[in-house]
Amino acid sequence: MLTIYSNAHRLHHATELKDGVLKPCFEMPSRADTILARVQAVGLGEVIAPREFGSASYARVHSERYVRFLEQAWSEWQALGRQHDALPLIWPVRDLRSDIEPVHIDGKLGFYAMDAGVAITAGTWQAVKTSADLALTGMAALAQGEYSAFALCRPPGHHAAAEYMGGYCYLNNAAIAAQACLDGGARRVAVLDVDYHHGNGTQSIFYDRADVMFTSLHGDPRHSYPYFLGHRDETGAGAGLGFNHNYPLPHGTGWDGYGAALSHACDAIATYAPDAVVISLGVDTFKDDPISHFRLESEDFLKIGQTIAGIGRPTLFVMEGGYMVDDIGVNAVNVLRGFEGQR
Ligand code: SP5
Ligand code: ZN
Repeated sequence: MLTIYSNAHRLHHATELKDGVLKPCFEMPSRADTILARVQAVGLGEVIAPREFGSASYARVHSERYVRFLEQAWSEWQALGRQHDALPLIWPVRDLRSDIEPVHIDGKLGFYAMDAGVAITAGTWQAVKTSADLALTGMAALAQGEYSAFALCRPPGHHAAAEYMGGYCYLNNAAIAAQACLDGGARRVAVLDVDYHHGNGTQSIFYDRADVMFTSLHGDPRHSYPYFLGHRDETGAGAGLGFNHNYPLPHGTGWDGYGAALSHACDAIATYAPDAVVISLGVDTFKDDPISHFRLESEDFLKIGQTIAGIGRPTLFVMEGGYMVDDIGVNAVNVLRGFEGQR
């Protein structure tokens, strides 16, 4: 399987609010380095650099003003003499107005963020746009006839919606790639999100559309981040009604419960008959993940890949979460090897 990778991810290493204290993000550069090392160790296939696509491709699913904000936030922050990571400190909840974009960077950060897990640093934009380019390059490879590809994205993307960042995510790499597939002439794309956390951004972007079916398996949002989306009754709106499927699963879910839900989800995706499938590949479902609550073993990730292969469609894997760095390479690549038939 083709892997698309860039060192640019290392330009982004930030802090987040953890248990009330600012600490280095769980989402750290060694994650991608470890996955790349495993891709090379098992001889998964060729590793190529991304092409540059540019903001117009990102603005197919994000608003132009949001993309501009991401591009300029660090320089606006720095212009005030600030040197630490740019973080939001106010959010427009319910009855506060969210229709007028603030001018001040502190207002803008709150306006465009859903949480305090999305610090912006000097290198963040370069890493973020390159991450989206990895997914777009992977989708371009599919368009040129590859049956599968792995975009080794970092930072991840699935919590980012049309106009907000959150949960370590800035641009929604999987959604950008899915949209590019449609823009290239496909009629239907399925996005399957197997990260521990609900893919609220991807759901939000495609919620009222029938040309992208979104399916997510995740920790029940009553107990797990992102808390405010990902319930079973969210089934789509308007033309998109019936094209959004959530599988919230309880704490402690192991392969029995997970595998059953995944098979059900993959059967529904096969029935939808998409031209391509985009997998939001998180491996924070692992038993030893430091921030999640499922109990998958490393071998179970092979079974995830095998089950996804059963859909029988060209597939782009887009890296999302997974925070047990020691095992992230084995677990992520196990999904890819399982897909390829355990070669
Ligand atoms: C892409 C992705 O997986 N994003 C996940 C974002 C989760 N952010 C909230 C994490 C809160 C975890 N708190 C655990 C504290 C352990 N001491
Ligand atoms: Zn996650």
